[in-house]
Amino acid sequence: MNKYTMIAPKISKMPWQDAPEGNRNTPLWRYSENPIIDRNPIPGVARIFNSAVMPYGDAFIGVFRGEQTDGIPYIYLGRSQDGIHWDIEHEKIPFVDEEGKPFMPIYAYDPRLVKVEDTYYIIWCQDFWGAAIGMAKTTDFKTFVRLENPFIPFNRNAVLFPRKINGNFVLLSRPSDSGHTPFGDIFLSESPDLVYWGKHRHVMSRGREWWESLKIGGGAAPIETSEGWLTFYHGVSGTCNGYVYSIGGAILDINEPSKVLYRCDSWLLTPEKWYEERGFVPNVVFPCATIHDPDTNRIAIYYGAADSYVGLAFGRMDEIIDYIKDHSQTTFDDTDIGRR
Ligand code: BMA
Repeated sequence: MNKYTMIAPKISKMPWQDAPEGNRNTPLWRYSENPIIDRNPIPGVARIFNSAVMPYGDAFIGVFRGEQTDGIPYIYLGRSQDGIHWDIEHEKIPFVDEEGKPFMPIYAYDPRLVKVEDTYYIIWCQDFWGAAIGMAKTTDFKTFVRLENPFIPFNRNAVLFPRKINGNFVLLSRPSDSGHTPFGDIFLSESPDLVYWGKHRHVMSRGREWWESLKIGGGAAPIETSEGWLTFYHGVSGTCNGYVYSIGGAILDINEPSKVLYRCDSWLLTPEKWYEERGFVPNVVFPCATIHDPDTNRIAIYYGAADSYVGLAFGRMDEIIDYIKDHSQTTFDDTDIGRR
């Protein structure tokens, strides 16, 4: 019997592996065959990481951050039968404008992929005279039409909620600056049409426990549950030897998601394995997507590891929610509506 309810489409072939024996200290565990995408996965691309996947038909589809051999990131499409082994297309996603003319970003990274109603949206970071959020839509994964950039620079780590709330699209984002930002909090904005954005609200700030004291940013699209929106995000600690990126968890109010109901004071996953601690940027676990099944309440989290690989972690929703509740510490800044 599931303790809590997940509201999401059923998954016929949920990627899954049972938890290993022994103390894990958190409700998540890693896939034993990680990383699921190794270096040099396709010609001209040295590393794939920070990527988002979702169910599509009776299989899976994804948008992948591919770091080309000249160091410039782009987004590539990939498909999988089992959610674990991925065929990545060798050409970049060919974005077009509303007239169908090629309209490629100068660079594109950290894509998220979210279905709202009958349309799939890709949201990423790109240049707009500074780091900013790019967005495109597709219904068939053949034609990818770019939308107006939702915000002026500087902003990153944007992700849509998987349904409209009170009639509007809702987007989490993290305003900051253009570089390797040493600060940043999560905000939320609404739009009736994905063109005009407003009703901006503060969701939560960095600076609580040490593991997330430098900056935080949205990760996977929030999961609708009976307890609220279950949200996996990244939190960053500044050490004497550089940044450390961990995965955190929070639960947001279902109708007013700028209100944080529960926020876990401990990380859910932090770099521990060789593919997380060693790579192009060491000590990074960076969540961008989940696949989650409402029948079994199983959740698979896809995360970038050390800016070099894709990793997969598993957890049971009930255990994750209980862990977040048991370790929850919120401040007024978290729980209020976020308007000043
Ligand atoms: C952030 C983003 C991520 C990256 C992380 C660690 O600023 O650029 O893409 O994974 O840094 O390098």
